[in-house]
Amino acid sequence: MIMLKKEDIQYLNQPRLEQHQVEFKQLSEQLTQRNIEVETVLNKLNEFQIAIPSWALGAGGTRFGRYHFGGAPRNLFEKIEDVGLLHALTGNSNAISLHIPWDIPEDTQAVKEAAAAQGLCFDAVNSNTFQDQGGQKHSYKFGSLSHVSQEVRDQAIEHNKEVIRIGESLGSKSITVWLADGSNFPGQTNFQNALGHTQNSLLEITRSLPEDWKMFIEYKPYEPHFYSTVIQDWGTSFLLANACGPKAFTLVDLGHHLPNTNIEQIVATLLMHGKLGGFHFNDSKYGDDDLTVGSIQPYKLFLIFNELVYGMANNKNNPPLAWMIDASHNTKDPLEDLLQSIEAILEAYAKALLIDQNALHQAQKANDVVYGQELIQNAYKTDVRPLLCEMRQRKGAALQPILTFRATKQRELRLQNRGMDSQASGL
Ligand SMILES: [Mn+2]
Repeated sequence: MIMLKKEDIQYLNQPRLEQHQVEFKQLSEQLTQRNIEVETVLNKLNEFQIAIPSWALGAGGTRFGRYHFGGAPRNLFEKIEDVGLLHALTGNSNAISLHIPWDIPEDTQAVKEAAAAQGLCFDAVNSNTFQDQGGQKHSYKFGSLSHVSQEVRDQAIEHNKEVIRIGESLGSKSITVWLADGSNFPGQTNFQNALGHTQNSLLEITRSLPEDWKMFIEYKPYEPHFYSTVIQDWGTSFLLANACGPKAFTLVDLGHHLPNTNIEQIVATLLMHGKLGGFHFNDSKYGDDDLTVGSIQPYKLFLIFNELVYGMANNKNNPPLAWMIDASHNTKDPLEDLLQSIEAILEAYAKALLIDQNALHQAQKANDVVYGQELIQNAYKTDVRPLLCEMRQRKGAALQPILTFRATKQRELRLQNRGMDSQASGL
């Protein structure tokens, strides 16, 4: 097993340590003057854990092709090894989210032990009724949970139940359902029937959830279908989650919105109603681009975190959220890409934590539009990177994760062990 030693991380932190201490001291003094409790912010950043999906560790692709980078994880154990590396470098990714059937564990005990050895646990399990699997009786070509035929729906329901059983054996506590069901042409489906079937199918799945489990219902406006999607938006997901009862929640994937959608407002509404279950992070320019988090619209991400910070503090009826990166990597090393995403998420969160909520509330009450914007943007313009470095330094993670990844030759090690042509299961 490839494991990065704590001593190696410390050794590589050493030359950068003095400069970091100067920068952290400067920022701490500045924040203290602004009445911000630095230790409180550091604790919140430290606690923030982001799950890595098992399908994000290999080369991504487009419908036109895929470029392999070598050293991709060949099995679940190697995927755990890669998530373990991200966690060792950052201290902020202690969970792996499995996709069934791409990652069915053969030896549950061995898989659990491998994860525990890297300090990892199992986040939400993900079902897949958007592809046909070998030996499957009915095709999902015309839908799964929404299909016109009860037999097809039953098969899809049974798959979801199976995913829950697998998740249970690993210690997961939630299932994410993303439904690709939809239509390509007007006249192809009856919208009301499709939604009704979907609701009944989801209800049936909810009934098999263990007591302490949650179900997350993801939505997406288009793709793979281009005329209609059964669960097209947050409203439809919210409606279904309400119909399914207290264990069902809406999941927001940042890329699953039409351009310019005000996602932060969606987040606020869902939190207010106690129905926001989790988040899939990525970034995009045009659609579901699955780009590195924060690479295109970091300000938008920050505004979303502003609503999350307010919402998590003020809506105790909403349970703790599940955080996951859901991105693809077509031209970057996936592990470096994920390190950039983790950093961007924490940066946005840290900046949102710096917003003076009391002052903002006063500005809003006084209709002081200018001051409200100033408060938000002052927080956004603060360089919070010394805070992230300090948090990592304290827990023995890397001051500079990507530099450490490169200096310790992690990709080269994987190339040697796994070969140039290795491929990861997934899309
Ligand atoms: Mn997603």
